[in-house]
Amino acid sequence: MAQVMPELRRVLDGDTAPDGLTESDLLELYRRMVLLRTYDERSVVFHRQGRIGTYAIFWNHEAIQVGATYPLTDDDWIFPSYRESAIGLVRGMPVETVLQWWRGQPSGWWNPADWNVASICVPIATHVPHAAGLAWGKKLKGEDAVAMAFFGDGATSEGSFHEGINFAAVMNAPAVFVCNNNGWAISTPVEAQTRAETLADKAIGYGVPGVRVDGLDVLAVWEAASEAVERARGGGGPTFIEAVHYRVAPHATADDPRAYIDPARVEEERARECLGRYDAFLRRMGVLSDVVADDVRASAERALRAGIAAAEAEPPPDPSLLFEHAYVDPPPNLRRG
Ligand SMILES: Cc1ncc(C[n+]2csc(CCOP(=O)(O)OP(=O)(O)O)c2C)c(N)n1
Ligand SMILES: [Mg+2]
Repeated sequence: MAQVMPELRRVLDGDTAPDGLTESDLLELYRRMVLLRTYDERSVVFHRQGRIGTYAIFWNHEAIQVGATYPLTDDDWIFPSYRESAIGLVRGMPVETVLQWWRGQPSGWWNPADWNVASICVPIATHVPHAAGLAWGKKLKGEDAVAMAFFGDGATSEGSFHEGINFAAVMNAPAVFVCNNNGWAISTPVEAQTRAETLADKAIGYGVPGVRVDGLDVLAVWEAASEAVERARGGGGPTFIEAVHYRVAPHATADDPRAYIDPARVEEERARECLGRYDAFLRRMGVLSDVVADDVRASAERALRAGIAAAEAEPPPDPSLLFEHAYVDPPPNLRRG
């Protein structure tokens, strides 16, 4: 019978990188984490300045997003939720494309086939069956692409989660399900969400392996994802990865967590944030210096400055676009003279 190990897998506490990662891989993981961190921090500022709309903060989720996607090739598909809105950046998607999504500009809706990154999914878990279906379709076509879906702890209570993972398991589809367990679904704690001891335990019911990793350990996430991707590509079927951490920022810019979160716990968790931990590991290994770190940070900041400038240089869209694909026969109140 399938079993889930309740302990979290960790790598960063030790002094060796996993086999299969060169020094340049380790630095590339760092560069991607810094790019996402900078995107996120600048986005909160852009929101306060009224330059983007409501924004779902992903501060301290970078290790999950970067570690999980690193084993993918560009032919593999990523299915993000709103929490992974900027995940296309790891594939080279322009910063302004993602910023335009949060500005409500049509150019923010990229063509998924251009990047093999599906549209950002806001309804909870509805993209899980999409990922399962795409993975199954790739298998039927004899292509070896894998689909990776990201969703939260709260999503595992949704029917779509059940349907998607069950379908992928039954069809032996090459899918990887990455659950970002940040402990909260807005103001609902994970304890109020399920009686399962761990979210990975749910995998047992679908007959797929469930793996628990420290979600703040980019190398542990990478390791678990590499195994899952290899398994999927080799015909072994889907894997469920539960990346465990704690949400240390508001759910989104419209949320005030002081109403429901213990601020002392948040402070404690913030002190263990994932980029600082990885930075310290790389320095211990002699892979990262101040010069390289400053250069990586400066280049991410330049990318964000250029991204917001490019987004703001775009003319506002024609408001009629809102209705263009909504009705075959527009109702009389929308028809002009
Ligand atoms: C089907 C559906 N129901 C409710 C919502 C409202 N909603 C937006 S975010 C959210 C919480 C989801 O929490 P979780 O899955 O843990 O993801 P997280 O936001 O923590 O990354 C809810 C209920 C929604 N977007 N879609
Ligand atoms: Mg959550």
